[in-house]
Amino acid sequence: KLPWFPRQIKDLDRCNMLITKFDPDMDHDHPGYNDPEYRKRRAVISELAFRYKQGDPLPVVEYTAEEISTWRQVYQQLRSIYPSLACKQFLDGLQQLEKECGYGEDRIPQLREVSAFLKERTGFQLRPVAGLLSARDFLASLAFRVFQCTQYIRHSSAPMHSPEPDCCHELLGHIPMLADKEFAQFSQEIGLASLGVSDEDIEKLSTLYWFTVEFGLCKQNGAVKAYGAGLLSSYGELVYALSNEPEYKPFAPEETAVQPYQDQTYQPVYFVSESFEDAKMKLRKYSANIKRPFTVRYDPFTCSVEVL
Ligand code: H2B
Ligand code: FE
Repeated sequence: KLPWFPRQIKDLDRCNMLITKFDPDMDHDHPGYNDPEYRKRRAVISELAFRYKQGDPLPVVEYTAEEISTWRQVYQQLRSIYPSLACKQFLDGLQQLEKECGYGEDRIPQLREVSAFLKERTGFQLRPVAGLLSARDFLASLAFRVFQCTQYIRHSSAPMHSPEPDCCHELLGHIPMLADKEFAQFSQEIGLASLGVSDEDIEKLSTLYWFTVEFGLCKQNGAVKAYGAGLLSSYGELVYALSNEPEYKPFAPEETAVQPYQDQTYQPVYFVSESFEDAKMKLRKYSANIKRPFTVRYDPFTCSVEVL
């Protein structure tokens, strides 16, 4: 009665359990709920993700002028505050993406070109997903250096906030970090630690993911900087997180894993890592203590997980 988990990269075709929380068809508070055009557009883009099989070329979406205008607003506003608030790895990654991958305010980058870029840098690749995935399926993908990436954009009436992941969150928040080798490895290790563990342990790893990959802060040259994608894709929360309002705690997996978190508004508490190296070592120690009747190792030659 071990929970099923993917062994080969093509098994990720089965890791597609969506969570309907924040979905524009289900959630009355979603800014697109009363906009049939928006919901139709979302259905078209969702279909591309549902049809996708591992190894297919990534779908290309022709974004409309309205969608690009939303992107432009988000890009301009965030870009102006990154230099003072984002960590070095993020700024380096973003600069490379701007130089080599067509990042800029005038167009929404295509997943296909971004995936090729990442593959060369850190071996990460993207696959399209229709919305919020279950934590178990989302984390399992990371074990294969696959990042499940939404391709639609938030509603134009609320460019500064999205209750669900969208391409602004993925492309601006996550992608620059996934171009960093150390961070890529950190992400894969959370993924590997999640394979076949109990629901309680998934919940804890999911909380660790939340307070690191999504909302993490780290020290750099004596200052605190943001590396979490939830922060780096939200102007309001990025400014707030680095003001003196929220509480800071040192990243400590045992404690971080059980900290209650907020998915509706800003976090009351953030965890600060000494460095990615330090976060990775601590996470490794934590993962080694998760009860599992086997160990796993990733074989990059066959893109499969060996169970030992
Ligand atoms: N699904 C999608 N599509 N994107 C995410 O960033 C995401 C997810 N994050 N499912 C997961 C959940 C995260 O919040 C943790 C692992 O629960
Ligand atoms: Fe995210």
